Amino acid sequence: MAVLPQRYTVTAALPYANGPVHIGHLAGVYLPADIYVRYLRAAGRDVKFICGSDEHGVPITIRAQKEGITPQQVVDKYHTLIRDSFRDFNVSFDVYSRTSSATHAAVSSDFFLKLYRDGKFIEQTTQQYFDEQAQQFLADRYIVGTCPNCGNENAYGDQCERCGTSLSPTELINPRSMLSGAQPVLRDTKHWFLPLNEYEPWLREWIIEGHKNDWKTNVYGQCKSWIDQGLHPRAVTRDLNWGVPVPLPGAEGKVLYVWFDAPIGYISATKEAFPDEWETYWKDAGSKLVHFIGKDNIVFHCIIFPAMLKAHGGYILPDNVPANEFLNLEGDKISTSRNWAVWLHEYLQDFPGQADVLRYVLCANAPETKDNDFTWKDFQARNNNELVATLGNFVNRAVVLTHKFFEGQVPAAGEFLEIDQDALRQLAAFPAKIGELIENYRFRDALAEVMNLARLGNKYLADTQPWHLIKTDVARTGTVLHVALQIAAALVPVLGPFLPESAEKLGAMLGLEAGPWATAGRPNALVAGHQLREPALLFAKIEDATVEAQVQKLLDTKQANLLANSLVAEAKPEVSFDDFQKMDLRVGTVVAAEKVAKTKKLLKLIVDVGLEQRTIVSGIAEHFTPEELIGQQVQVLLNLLPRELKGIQSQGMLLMAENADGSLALMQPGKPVRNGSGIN
Ligand code: B3M
Ligand code: ZN
Repeated sequence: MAVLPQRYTVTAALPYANGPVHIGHLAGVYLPADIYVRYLRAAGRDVKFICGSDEHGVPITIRAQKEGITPQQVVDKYHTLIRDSFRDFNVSFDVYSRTSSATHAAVSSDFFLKLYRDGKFIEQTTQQYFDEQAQQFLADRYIVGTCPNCGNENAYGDQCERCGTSLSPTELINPRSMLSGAQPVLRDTKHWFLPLNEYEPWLREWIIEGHKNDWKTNVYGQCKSWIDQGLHPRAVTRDLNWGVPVPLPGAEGKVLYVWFDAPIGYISATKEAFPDEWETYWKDAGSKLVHFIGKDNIVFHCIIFPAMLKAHGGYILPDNVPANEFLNLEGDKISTSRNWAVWLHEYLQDFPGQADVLRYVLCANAPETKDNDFTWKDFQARNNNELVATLGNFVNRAVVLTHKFFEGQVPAAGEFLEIDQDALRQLAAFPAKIGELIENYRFRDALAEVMNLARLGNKYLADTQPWHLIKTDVARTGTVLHVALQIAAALVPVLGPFLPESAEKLGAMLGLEAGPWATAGRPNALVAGHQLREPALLFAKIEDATVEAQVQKLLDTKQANLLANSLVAEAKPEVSFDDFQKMDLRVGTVVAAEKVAKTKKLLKLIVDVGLEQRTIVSGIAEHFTPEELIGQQVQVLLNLLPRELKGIQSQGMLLMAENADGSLALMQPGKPVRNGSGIN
């Protein structure tokens, strides 16, 4: 058996404090990390679980500009929101800090200075765009211009979002500053670079040779392809007024690059929370460092940060980086800017007290080896068929029957038959199996085993039928419920890492503490005579209407995005005022409306236009019912040449506004006006 590490340092990616967190964050990073840590704690290991908000970098300043507030206000707002979401989902960090803290400024400056003094950096002067009006250098994201590849006039300095090409700012045609709109000029600027190329032989040996078999294939593959493409010096400083200042004379207006300071944030958060012990967790060879991240962060955690740690010296390196793929939402990539997400804080408003249901669904469907899709239908099905019908149902039957037949006291076991011994044997094997899967970062499979334990319970009850047995053999019924309750008891510790609230609820119902992992699955967790508490339902069925409302919310988002992004039709050629004056535009009121027989699109309307009542045939039947039109004021073009439609003379035309999605809106006066009023 392998020697256990003396202690564990577990980190979860520091989320940017530029927006709330959503199901993709939880499924990809924070939930697996929390399951891992909760398991380690239950197994009696020494572990620190470290996280905090990433509060520097351009993502924050862009958000500030968008919301019209300062970067500090942005990070204060989102740090609080994110921290509370994690708390509400029971993500059990030992510390949740932030990179705007004073400790972090000190730790990251010291780290930089050590590398600087040890001659680990190279200095390079390059040309960078400068906004003369705003008097500052421009980050790539702050420059827009025409994409040389597809002609998109709003491509960013680092990427064209229309054609996906990655760009450098000097490739943009007609670059403009997003700060002032001015045309930026190139200026010399000095920066410090970490020469990653010098670490290539070491990285090859450490990752390509050393972690071939224990890192996930997606992680290993990305690292290998990066290294194989050749590593280059990376700038670790930026010209920006938001971040940790570069601690060197003559470096005014320069800050540490966010991807330099953020991973050091793991260290500073540990130091801040555990000022006396932090070094053992980062420097002692007996400590096992594990980084939980999403796949877009792999190179930073597997190549750049380890190279920084190596350059610094004295630090341990990550033992594993179990990065996940992405979670999509209803078939579409989750996106903060498009508001295509299920936000954690909103979920809890709509599903109060049901954090565990989302934890369950996200783990059961976690994007461990490939991108996965979250759908509300699947959410409902997993809740109703698995949590309610399998897990909840088993526990409920065992507890309710014990109350019904034995006054809620664990009955004494008589002689165990083969079926009982078999159930107890199987039961005893679960905790070790589940623990091993968790230690190998296979959280989906581990959770599936937890459910198999509940299935074992259901099958045992179905095979033994205590509800019939009670009529003929009370003692045997007691033995059966005794065994069933041991299965229920075994669920408490193994559910703990995945569904902590439900595990606690179940434990309370059974009058049982979760206890250490090593004792989980023992056949006598509940002794004869032990009093159970009142049965309570662990999970509730989710109705169709509830998930339909969530789907509708997403459809509304799609609609809003479509409208916001649709192209506006090009301008028509000019007309003279005289031409305009020829049109007799009036306000009228629809007094009658009906569908034109045998057509799909046509409505026959009678419109009071002041002078008279006009018959107008309009192709709007797919957009409006006759009832909703009657009584509405509308705009009418009165002097359009009459024409016959399906045998009806149409004497005019209703004016409509057409939305990007083809839906129509009536053009109505802002307040009621007399029919026949002219429009000009
Ligand atoms: N804030 C990127 C992200 O949220 C970044 C992670 C930092 S971990 C040191 O995807
Ligand atoms: Zn393009």
